[in-house]
Amino acid sequence: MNHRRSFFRSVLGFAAGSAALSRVARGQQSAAAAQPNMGGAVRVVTPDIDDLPFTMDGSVKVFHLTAEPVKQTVVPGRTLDLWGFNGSAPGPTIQATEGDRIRIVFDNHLPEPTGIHWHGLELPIDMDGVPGVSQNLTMPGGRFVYEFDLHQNGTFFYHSHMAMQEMVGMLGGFIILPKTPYAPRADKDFLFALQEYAVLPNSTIPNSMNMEFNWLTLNGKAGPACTPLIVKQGERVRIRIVNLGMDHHPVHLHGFTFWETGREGARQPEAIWPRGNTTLVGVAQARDIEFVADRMGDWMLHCHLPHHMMNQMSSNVGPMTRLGQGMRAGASMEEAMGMLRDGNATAQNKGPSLGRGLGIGATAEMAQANGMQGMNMPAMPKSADQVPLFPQDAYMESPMMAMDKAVERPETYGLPAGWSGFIGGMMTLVRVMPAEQYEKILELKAKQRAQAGREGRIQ
Ligand SMILES: [Cu+2]
Repeated sequence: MNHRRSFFRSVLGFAAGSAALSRVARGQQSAAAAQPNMGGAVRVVTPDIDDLPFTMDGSVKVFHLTAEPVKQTVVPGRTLDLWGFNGSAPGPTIQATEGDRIRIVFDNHLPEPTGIHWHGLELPIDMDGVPGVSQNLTMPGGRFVYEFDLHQNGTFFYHSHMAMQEMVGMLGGFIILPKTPYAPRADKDFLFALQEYAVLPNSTIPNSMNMEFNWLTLNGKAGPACTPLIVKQGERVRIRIVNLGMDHHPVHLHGFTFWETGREGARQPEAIWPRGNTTLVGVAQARDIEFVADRMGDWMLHCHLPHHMMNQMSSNVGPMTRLGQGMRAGASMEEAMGMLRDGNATAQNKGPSLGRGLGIGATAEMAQANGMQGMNMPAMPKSADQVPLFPQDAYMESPMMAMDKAVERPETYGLPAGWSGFIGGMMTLVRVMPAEQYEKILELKAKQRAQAGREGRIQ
């Protein structure tokens, strides 16, 4: 799968790289000029996720989509075993234009049957991708060819129509650009897919039955590993957000009052665009927001649920959080899920209680500080464990927990030292900058691509 992904990346990377370089050379601002077949609209960028490439068969755009187990690195050092498409979860973004006929050759490389649903598309019933109802299951090793016309435009997505498969990553963006660009035109157009996983300590596999989540991702990355959005001062920015998880996410933008211009299924008439700074992206929904980035700064864009701004949350209980011990072999699923039937959650023989308040036993959780035991912080008082709730943000989010170097890339150029210690979960930055800094970052990106090309490794 990695081989295939790097092949796609090299094809795409080369094309995108040379287009970007020539745009810079010509001083052009619009990506549309370098992207044929996109109806003149600015191509949508999905930070940290590739586009799905296509070839033409006559007038049909042909995509190849493969469901498969993937290794998704959510932050440096934490790689989850998920199910996704073509090497990532979420899968690569499909982009096409209103009026296109598309063919998606779908291969199932998962160990269980599946079927792919095109969420929100108006298409013939036998293309709707509901196994057992509108089509046969696509078995492991099997293939199904979807083909249909696109007469809508807007923000859509594709996903497995098997509920538990959705919960381990099987989602991807599906953008249908309008024949005529929306007015007013956007200079930048971004897409984020919201996903959530419950991964118990010492595991890399999400527990799809859990109801509380400790990895919250934007395009498969948790903050601070999400690539910031780079915007030139004065540009009009569109951000599209899709959600396929168990929770609704109130997504908040700092510094700007946006218009909500679209939702799943369609762009909305301008007369009813609500203004605001927070939009609730419900499960199975999409929201498009637009604003004019007229104020410089590194502005936060994030889900505002407090636990969704954190990484790897779990209660500090049970043997798994203590060095040298782990979950005992043969422990029951209930214990693994933190649903205790007897005793208390901090007893030595219990697994971690990931779900605070989950199950009857959780009420017996012992009063204690939330400190990470064994962590030696220079400034931490010796009596930390005796102070109720200490430390909450004091040490979980701080420059001491920063990983600036590990998440460094051209788009983080110029951020203040320690910035990464204050960003987790579904959090990223919209960086509105003067033209010189913007050009500098493009230059760094071109250098990075050239370096990767020389080393036979494409970013
Ligand atoms: Cu959230």
